[in-house]
Amino acid sequence: MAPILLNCMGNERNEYIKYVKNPNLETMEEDILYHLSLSTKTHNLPEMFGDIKFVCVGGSANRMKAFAQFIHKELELSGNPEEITDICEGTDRYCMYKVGPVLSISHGMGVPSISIMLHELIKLLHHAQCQDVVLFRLGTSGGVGLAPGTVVVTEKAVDYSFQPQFEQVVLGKVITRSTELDEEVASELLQCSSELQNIPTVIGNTMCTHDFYEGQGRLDGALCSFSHEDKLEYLRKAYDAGVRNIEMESTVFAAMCRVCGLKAAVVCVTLLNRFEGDQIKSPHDVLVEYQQRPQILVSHFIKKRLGYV
Ligand code: R2B
Ligand code: URA
Repeated sequence: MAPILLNCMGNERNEYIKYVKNPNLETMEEDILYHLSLSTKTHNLPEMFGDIKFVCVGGSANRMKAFAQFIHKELELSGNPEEITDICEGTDRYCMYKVGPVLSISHGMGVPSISIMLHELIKLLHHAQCQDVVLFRLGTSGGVGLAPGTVVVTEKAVDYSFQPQFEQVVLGKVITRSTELDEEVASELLQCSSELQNIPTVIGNTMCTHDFYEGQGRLDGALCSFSHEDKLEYLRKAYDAGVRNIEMESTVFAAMCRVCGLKAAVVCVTLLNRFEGDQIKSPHDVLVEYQQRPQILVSHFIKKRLGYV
């Protein structure tokens, strides 16, 4: 019989959701999460991570450390937030901080980097027997017709052709996976934004590309094979398809979470309006403040879920 578990709200529930979808894992004596520098033999994963309810991922190691320190203060936990340690200090591929029920992890830039981290993170949640976990990607992006500093809560993560799908090559064949995100979490985030000041937020589609320059229609890369008019035409088509921002990880993040039965949301701030240019020209302090906006929004969500506010 399935174990009786308590969910995040303290309710009893019988079903046990298995986040991994790979029977091979059951026959392995040890699972080495190589890029996280953790293993089922050398670490007691249920003890270390069993109480995780919220996982926040983002590209930059410094930003995810800052988020961990911020949520530590917001949750008024004991100990010095300046002294939190990187659980993955045995590797410099990713960093990971645990703050109460919140895990903060960096994923680097682009689909291959985040997808390696997600495989190992989802296995970690499985080995630790975590349940009722919500994942957030907190990121930066280029805005499409939005004022810089606007936060976009992703409705659909779409590919270069504005389709809500992620294509993965497996054994030489293309597998297409849906990138639908959790509607309830997205609308709860939108509600949270209305309760906060100075976090302008919209809901819209997020386009995920495999490149920052030509792949996002930038004219300022080392290569450029199209005109200014071509760029604007593509951005207009994207806008008409509901795209409000462009970044580089959302489709694989959405697809992997969905297949594994994990609720997930993507919350990215826009650093510029791509109709107005390609270079990110805002001063450093302005960019730092923009990047705090998804953190403040998600922290409010977490505090509400935990009954703090
Ligand atoms: C947003 O910002 C990074 C590129 O500058 C990339 O990781 C992304 O998705
Ligand atoms: N990240 C992106 O991927 N694109 C931008 O334009 C800005 C940040």
